[in-house]
Amino acid sequence: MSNLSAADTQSSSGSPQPQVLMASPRLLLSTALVAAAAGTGPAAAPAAARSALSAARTSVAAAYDSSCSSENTTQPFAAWADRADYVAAPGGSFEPADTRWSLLGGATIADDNEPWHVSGDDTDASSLALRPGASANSPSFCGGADHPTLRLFARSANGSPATALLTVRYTGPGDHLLAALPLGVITAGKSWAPTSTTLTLSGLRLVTGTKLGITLTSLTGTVLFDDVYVDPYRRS
Ligand SMILES: [Ca+2]
Repeated sequence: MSNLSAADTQSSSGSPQPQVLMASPRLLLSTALVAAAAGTGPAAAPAAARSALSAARTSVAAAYDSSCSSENTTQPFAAWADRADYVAAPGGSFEPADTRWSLLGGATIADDNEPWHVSGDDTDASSLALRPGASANSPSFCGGADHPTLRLFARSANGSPATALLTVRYTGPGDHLLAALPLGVITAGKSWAPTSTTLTLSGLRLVTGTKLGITLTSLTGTVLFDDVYVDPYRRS
């Protein structure tokens, strides 16, 4: 990916955070607009998706899922000077009983939880393990203007830095895929740490639909992920 810039990599407490290299919002926005309008390029929407996009454009106000407004929020990153209110992504704690994520290419569930148990459940004991080339797709969750950022925890399983690609998938009514857009590369260190905040660009609801999902794909090394959260920009 070109035109990438380094995001924040250091928490206020001094502990290193997994680095996320993010494409500039202007570049990503341009890519999404071009792909959605023309159906070309890496984020191209197939014909069926373009049809769904057209439907979303004409009925987006009615289509927005009203259940999104009643989600429970917490402040899982408060220890890292981030007091935003977040919503847990479905299945994002990667406990074995929850199978809502699709595991592909050798992705597995590992016996290793982020040590802070930010979900509030001290029995959580598992995370997502992605060896090189493996990936995992989340289910769709609330997107739109109220969910502009996401954040999660990551570490390298082998001690040396490992990298993974973070892709967002925008969906409309009926979970039709409208477009997929690479948001950046996460570089994970040997210790668990929250990633830097990543924009989902879901504020452009007319383009990006009413819900979104993410795909994590390991590029180098084996990466562990845990506790995926979306920031609805509601402040207590
Ligand atoms: Ca977990």
